[in-house]
Amino acid sequence: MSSGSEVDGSEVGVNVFVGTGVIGKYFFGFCVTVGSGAEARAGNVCVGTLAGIWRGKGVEVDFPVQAMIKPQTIKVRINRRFIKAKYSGGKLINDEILCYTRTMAYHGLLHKYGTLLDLPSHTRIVSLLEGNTPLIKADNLSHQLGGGFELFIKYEGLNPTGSFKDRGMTAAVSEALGRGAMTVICASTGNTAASAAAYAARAGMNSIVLIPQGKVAAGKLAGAIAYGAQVIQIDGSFDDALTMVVEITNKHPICLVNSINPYRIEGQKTSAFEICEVLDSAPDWLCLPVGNAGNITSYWAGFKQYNQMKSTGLPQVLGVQAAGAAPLVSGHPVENPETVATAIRIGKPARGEQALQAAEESKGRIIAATDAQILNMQKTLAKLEGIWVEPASAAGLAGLAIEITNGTLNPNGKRVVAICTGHGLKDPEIITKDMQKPSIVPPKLEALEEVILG
Ligand code: AN7
Repeated sequence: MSSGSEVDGSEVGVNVFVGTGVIGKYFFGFCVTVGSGAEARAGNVCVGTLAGIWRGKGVEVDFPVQAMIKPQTIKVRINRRFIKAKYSGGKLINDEILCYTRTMAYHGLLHKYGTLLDLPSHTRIVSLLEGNTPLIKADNLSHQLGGGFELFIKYEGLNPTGSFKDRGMTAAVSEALGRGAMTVICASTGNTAASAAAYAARAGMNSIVLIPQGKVAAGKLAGAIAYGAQVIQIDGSFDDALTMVVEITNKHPICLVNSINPYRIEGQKTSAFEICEVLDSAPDWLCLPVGNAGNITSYWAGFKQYNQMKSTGLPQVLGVQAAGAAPLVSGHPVENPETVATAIRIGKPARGEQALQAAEESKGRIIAATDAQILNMQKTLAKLEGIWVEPASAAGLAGLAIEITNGTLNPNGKRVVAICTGHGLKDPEIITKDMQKPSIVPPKLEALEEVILG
C-alpha cells in the first residue's frame, strides 16, 4: 500500500518486527499488509518506523508495547482513514527505543520455541538468552577442503557459558525450578558443569558437579567455580562420575541434569530449528562431535520434528568421535578413553544407541578422528576463518575432512553444516603449552622495527 491509498474495511494486518539487513540492525518497524490471504501476500505491503504507528492518525494499536517480542500480527483500527506509512530508509529511531528493542528482541530459547518442546506445564523459565547463535559461512575452509560446496559453522561456543550445553540446560533447570527442586547435579567433562552451575545460580539453586580428576580444561573448571558450584573431582573417568550421579539421584531428591534428563534433549533440539530457519531447509550434511551422544540425539530429533512441521527435509548425519574414545565406532565400550579433546573423553555414551540410530536413519555414519587430525583442524579453522573452538568442537570438521579426502563423502553442490560446540577460550592451554614464546622487545621504536621488518 503506498502512502495515501484508501483502505476500505475496518481491519488490516500489521506485522511488527525488528528489522535486519538493509534496514539496519536496530530498526524497529512495522509492515502493513492490506487485504487478506493471497492478496495480502501479493505485495500490498509497506514498511515504516514504529513512530509511524504511534503518530499515524487514526491508527490505534490494540496491544501494549511490551508485547512486541517477535514477528506477530496485530490488528489496528483505522477508522476508515488513511494509513500514512513511509519506508524510513534505514533511519534509526530514538535511543530509548533502541535500548528497548535490544532487550526486547530476543528472550531466549524457551520463550521462542517453548511451544515446540515437550516440557511440563510447571516449567518456570530460567534463561541467559542462550541460543540464536550465528551460522557462519566458511568459504575459506570449504575451498581448502576442495571447494564446490557450501560450508557453514554453527558457532555454539557463543552461547552464554561458552558451549552448546546452555540450550539443554535452560530447559532442564527451568523444569527443575518449576517443580521446586533445590539442587542440581551432573557428571561432566567440563562444559555441562559450567552450564549447570550458571543456570542453577540464576535460578537460586545449588549445583554439584562431578568431574574426572585432572581432565577438565581450565576455562570450564574456572566457570563452574565462578558460578558457585560445589566441584568434586572423581579419581576416575567421566563414565564413573556419571554412574555415581545416577545412583545418588535415585536415592536423594537432587535433580540430575546430564543429558539422560529428557528436557536437556528438548532444549537442545532448538539448534536444528535455528539452522532450518536460516537456511530455509535442513542442510545436506550435518557434522558434529559425539561424546555422551546427547547432542546428536537432539539434532536428529529436532530436524525430524521440523521436517514434519515445515517439510524442511533431513540431513545426513556425520558423527565424529576421538579415536581414543570411540565406542560407537569400535562397537564396544572403551574402558580407559584417552584424547586431547577432553570434552569427548567418554567411553560409554549414555545415548549411544540413539546416536547409532540417528546415523543409520539419516544414511550417515559415525567415524573417528585422531587427536592430530582434530588439533590440525582446530588450527586450520582459527587461521582460515577466525573461528577458534576448543579441540572437541573441531572433531566434526576433522571428520568431514577425512571423509572428503577418502572420497567417501562427495560434498559437490551440497550444503554442509558443522557444529562447533565450544569456544576456544575454554581450553587455552592446548594452544599455549607448545607455543613459541612471543619475542620480548624493549619499549623503543627501533627495537620494534627490527623485530617486524628484520
Ligand atoms: C565442546 O560437558 O559431555 O555427545 O560433560 O563439551 O552431547 O556429549 C561434553 C560434551 C562435544 C559432546 N563438544 O556432546 C560434558 C560433556 C563439546 C562438549 C561434546 C561435548 P555430547
